[in-house]
Amino acid sequence: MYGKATAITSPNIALIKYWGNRDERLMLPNNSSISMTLGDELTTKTKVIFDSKQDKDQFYINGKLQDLSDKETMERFAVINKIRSIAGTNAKVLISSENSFPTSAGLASSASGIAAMVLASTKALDLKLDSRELSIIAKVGSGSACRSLFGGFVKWERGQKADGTDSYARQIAGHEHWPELVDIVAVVSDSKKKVSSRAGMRQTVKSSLLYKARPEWAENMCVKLEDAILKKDFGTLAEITMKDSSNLHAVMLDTYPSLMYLNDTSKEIMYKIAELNESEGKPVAAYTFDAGANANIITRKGDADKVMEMLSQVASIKEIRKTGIGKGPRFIEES
Ligand code: 2P0
Repeated sequence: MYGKATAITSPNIALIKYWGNRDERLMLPNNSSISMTLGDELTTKTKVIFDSKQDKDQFYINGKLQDLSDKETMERFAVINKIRSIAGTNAKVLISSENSFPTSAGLASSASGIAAMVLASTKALDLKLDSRELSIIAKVGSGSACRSLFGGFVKWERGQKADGTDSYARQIAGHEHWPELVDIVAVVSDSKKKVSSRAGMRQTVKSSLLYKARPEWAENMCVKLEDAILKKDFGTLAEITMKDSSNLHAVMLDTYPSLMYLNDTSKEIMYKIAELNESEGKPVAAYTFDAGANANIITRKGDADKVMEMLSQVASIKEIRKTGIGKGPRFIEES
């Protein structure tokens, strides 16, 4: 048996974040989340080759061979075993994944990486799965990966059922819905985070008192944000995005032992955006931070120069990347 495929995906930035599960095995979240898939300036390209003549699995990220006995890598690789079992094959796989942005620095490299792995693997094995089935497989490798299976704005539904069949990602609106939106990524740190998201959120659910209020609040915010996206109401989107980012980092700090992903540069960016919004008399930009110090700043094309100018005053930013809303995954032919 031989089959190969190459998929290109982009990371997504959550405006309402996923942080904590009600079922760890099935990866069923405590609240729904909403994200925006990023454009072609940030991509992951993953090539997958299944070959029954090979005697071992091999997995490379940015040219570096991964240790498949490492616990975290094994958790991600579970998606391959799941896909092999659906296809009824035990052919070994060679996976080579390349990111055009820093890995494991809070830029959701696992989301685009796992999404590309799932898409390329199912195509290589000629499996015909619908997007709901793909998203249920992808989230086992990395929760946020299910949102990178689509372009535009995406909601990962919390769902209600114990078997998880109603917890999947769906597109709210395609990339063409709101082309004025821009995402500016300010790379503040390119070092690997000390505590993985998976371990960190587990600890938050177990120990944070403040977290108890988060799921219901975030669920309500998802309803409001979806409506704001459909109406292209930037002010509401900006307010919800910044509040959710702060709520996430508050429950992180309230975790025991405490999780602190933001650094002084992240905080400086928050203050600068608040100043900019105040001087404009309305929100023209919104910051959001994942499990890392890097900032994503959402703004509109007409205000992007002001935001870039403001960021240029923050000396400790290492790199700035500007992107828009992405079209979502695609396949390419490779020799
Ligand atoms: C999110 N994050 O909604 C939230 C915001 C991080 C903060 O989903 O592979 O997708 O464990 O790092 O499980 C990150 O968690 O990824 C995440 P891993 P996972 O985007």
